[in-house]
Amino acid sequence: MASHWEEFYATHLPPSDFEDNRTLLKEFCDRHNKCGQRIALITSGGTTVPLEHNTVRFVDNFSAGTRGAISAEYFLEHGYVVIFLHRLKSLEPFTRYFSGQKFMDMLELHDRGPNTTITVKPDSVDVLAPILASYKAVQEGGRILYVNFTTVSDYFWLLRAACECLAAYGPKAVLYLAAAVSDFYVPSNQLPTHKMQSGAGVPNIQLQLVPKLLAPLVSLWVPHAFVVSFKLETDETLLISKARDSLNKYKHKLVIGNILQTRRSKVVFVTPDNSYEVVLSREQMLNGMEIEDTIVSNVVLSHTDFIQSQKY
Ligand code: PAZ
Repeated sequence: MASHWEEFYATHLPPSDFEDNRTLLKEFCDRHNKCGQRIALITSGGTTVPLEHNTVRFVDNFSAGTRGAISAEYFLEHGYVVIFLHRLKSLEPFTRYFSGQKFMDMLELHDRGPNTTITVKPDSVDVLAPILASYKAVQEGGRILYVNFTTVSDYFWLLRAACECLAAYGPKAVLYLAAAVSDFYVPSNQLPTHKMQSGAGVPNIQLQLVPKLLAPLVSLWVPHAFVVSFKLETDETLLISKARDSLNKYKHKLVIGNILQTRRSKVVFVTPDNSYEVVLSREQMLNGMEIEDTIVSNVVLSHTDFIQSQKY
């Protein structure tokens, strides 16, 4: 009998641009693996669950992709190349600083008829210049690959394709699974084709459990990689026990737990042997420190130890 996750792939089509993304992933992974690079696959943002095939309505997730976008910048700083598997239109590394009106407000328009020019306001140059320099260096070195998903099914297909390409890296690959993936969905064969009509009365929507991909990911797809998953809870009393259950069940290396309201300033690292908190003080936050700086530094240290341990 096929397992739950195999059945999911057998009954859900890949996204329409799947083959293009698979080619890009393969080319990116092969190119950097030849140079002996460490690589991080970062998943970021929330998946959607469509309620119709021609989707007008869907169930969404709160995540803006902040954790993933910031972490990608720190992994790049540590010399990793990065696959950034993210929700379409969620935050991205580097551009995250300029969302909304912020970018427009940095610019000045000099309207001189046919010789109109646009410049960066002098007081914004100091902000923009270092970010732009890092962005350009990463782009010119081809060190980041952006791949996007929208639905939970897109995410499943792209995650497996990325893992197939990462397997060749063995312990040099980190999987940093920060995306907020739906736990519940409506299977494709139970979706109406067209927009649900209110005239038909109250809809009866039956959600099913999404298969847990960590199981095949850790045991079959990238068995030699350093896998880090995130766990979000709203009830503090459940966090550590749920993180530990996940480690015991899937046998990966690290779970980083966080609580919805405090996730910007506090996380807990849970390993098979211990657990410890990483906390930012109010003052550190006011000084612009980002918790992802410490999270990624700690993950990189553990990854280095892991690579060393695999040599003996
Ligand atoms: O995207 P964001 O910065 O708003 O939130 C990050 C997060 C809470 C989604 C992430 O840290 C996380 O916990 N991801 C896993 C969620 C889960 O338990 O499935």
